[in-house]
Amino acid sequence: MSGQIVRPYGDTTGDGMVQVSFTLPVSHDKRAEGAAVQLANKMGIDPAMVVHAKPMGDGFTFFVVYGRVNHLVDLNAVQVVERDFALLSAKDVNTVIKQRLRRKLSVVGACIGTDAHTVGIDAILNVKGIAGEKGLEYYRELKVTNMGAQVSVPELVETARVEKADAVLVSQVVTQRDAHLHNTREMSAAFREAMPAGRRPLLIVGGPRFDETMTDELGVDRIFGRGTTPGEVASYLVHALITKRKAMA
Ligand code: B12
Repeated sequence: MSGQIVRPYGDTTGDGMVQVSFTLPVSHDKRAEGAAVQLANKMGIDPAMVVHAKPMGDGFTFFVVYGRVNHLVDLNAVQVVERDFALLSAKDVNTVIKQRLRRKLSVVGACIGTDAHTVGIDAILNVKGIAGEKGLEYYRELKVTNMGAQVSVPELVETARVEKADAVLVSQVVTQRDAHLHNTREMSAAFREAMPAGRRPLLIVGGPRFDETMTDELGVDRIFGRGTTPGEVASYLVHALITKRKAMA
């Protein structure tokens, strides 16, 4: 179908030009640049040109390579998680919780494992928020417990129990050796073991390098990625914990 097949745009429409960056474990010299071109060729970038190369300490070089690919993108075959809930204002979120839940909705958040990147979860939870939106602490009908960085899974489960959490929000930013996936699986398994189905809080993870389609594989209810705003999270909480549940009851 016309308009559904696209190719990358570099200098002129449809020229197939892309730019990639990577690091090779070789010192910077002509041979290293040749190695970068060889790798790019093997990735289907042909011709490929090194447009930037910078030594990264002893024995490593960072490259930016620009070149052409012949691959086409079929927009009809793209699979993404679309937002399937309405975006509500803070006022509407508070009203729905107050009228239909008739108590505050309890949210417990943390960075688990060894991850100390708290900026993302703080952006969602703290009043200061992000992108001009205030975080969940600003919502009158939400009770937020932010446990901060490097929280162990048992500590998280215990706090969720004490706070009678309706939702647990976990942040994972470090992806080295798939730490974000291992930690998330450990967390969801611990909740499944500690609490019977129906009594478990909604499990939400977020971070810049998650694949949002992996909810089932990771045992969580929802994954939020790059650029998430507090309003989206608050709207999802209302949808998943109140609107959808009442509709299904
Ligand atoms: C700031 C920073 C740090 C700070 C963190 C301070 C803090 N209190 O958070 C410090 C200096 C401590 C740090 C340390 C390290 N860092 Co660092 N850090 C960064 C940096 C520059 C920015 C991250 C950030 O704050 N982004 C801004 C926030 C707002 O964005 P975000 O996290 O994506 O969050 C948004 C969404 O993802 C989503 N979201 C995130 N979490 C959640 C959770 C929920 C529930 C929801 C709904 C949504 C959500 O919503 C947020 C708002 O939109 C990144 C590089 C980069 N430019 O991203 C590296 C980066 C993340 N760090 C990295 C590394 C390697 C480290 C160290 C290991 C370095 C070292 N060798 O010591 C240590 C690890 C420390 C540890 N134990 O975790 C790597 C990770 C690489 C990888 N593959 O995992 C990165 C990518 C840098 C790089 N290119 O190499 N780091």
